[in-house]
Amino acid sequence: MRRFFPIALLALGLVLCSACGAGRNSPGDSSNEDLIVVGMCQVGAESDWRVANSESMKAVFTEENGYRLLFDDARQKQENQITAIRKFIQQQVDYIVLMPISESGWDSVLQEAKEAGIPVILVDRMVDVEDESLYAAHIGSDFLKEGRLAVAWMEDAFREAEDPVRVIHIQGTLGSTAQLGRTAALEEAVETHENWELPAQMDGDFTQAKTYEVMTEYLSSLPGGRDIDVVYCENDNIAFGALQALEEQGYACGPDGVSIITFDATRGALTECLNGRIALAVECNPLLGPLVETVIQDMEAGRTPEKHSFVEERVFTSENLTAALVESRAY
Ligand code: GYE
Repeated sequence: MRRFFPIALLALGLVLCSACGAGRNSPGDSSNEDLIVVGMCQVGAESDWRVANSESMKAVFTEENGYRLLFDDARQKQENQITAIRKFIQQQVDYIVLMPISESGWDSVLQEAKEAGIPVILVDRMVDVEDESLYAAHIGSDFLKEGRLAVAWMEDAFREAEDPVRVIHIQGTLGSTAQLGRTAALEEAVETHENWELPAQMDGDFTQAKTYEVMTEYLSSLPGGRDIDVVYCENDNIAFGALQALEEQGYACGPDGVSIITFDATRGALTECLNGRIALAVECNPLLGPLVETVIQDMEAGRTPEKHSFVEERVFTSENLTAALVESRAY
């Protein structure tokens, strides 16, 4: 009999614990009661940018800072992100942070989060939903603006060109906000510049391996090599794959050869930009953890956060880069 009470209490505790969630009101885990529970749905680890973005989140949402982070890596599949959101709803997390892989297909699952009373914060990319109240806030980059910065550089670099300017375009994950914005900027520029041509548009899925494959296949299909003026790469890892394929097939990349344009401007790309193999790197800042925390703290204090916040970004060429700047780059 003497052992009955502790065992019964333990069993009762387990029942209570399984019925409750991971959120702060959980009676099951007194040591973690005050932690804010954040369920995070990350796209994957497809690029250097993405890895830096995940690290930024993990550095902010620590127990020392008052958080319990439940981190899910969707391995670049939207269905995995949807499953993760449903799990976080079941666990009754306090906030869901979602980096949506693509813009469409979110209405129902975000409605489920809303009905469960869990605010959703969108990071990096956007969702295309009818009802804006399905998310509390969005923090990311203005991808159309980034694309237009690249176009402005091209206008300057090819101002005097009388011959056609031939641009090979390698896109990121189709349907993602980053792809849609960067692509729109290039396509609208090709429409308005009579001598700009777009002989090829390929899907590089934001990865070096996929880009190397599609670019090698494309270059091998060209009869005896062709003039390429620009390769517009929608992120750094695409640029690395394109560089590898181009150089293997005998194309020179740099001031006297093909101009590579890239987005993100991580340290690896800035290094190539400093040494001239990449002509232009448009910055896209992945260090969004502190901004997400500000949104959560605003909501904790009962304030309504800004619906959309965009980070400031700049462009790099070998002219404004220094070795010290590249060295000090945090990502
Ligand atoms: O440019 C790319 C990544 O959505 C801004 O996704 C992000 C993009 C970034 O994989 O490297």
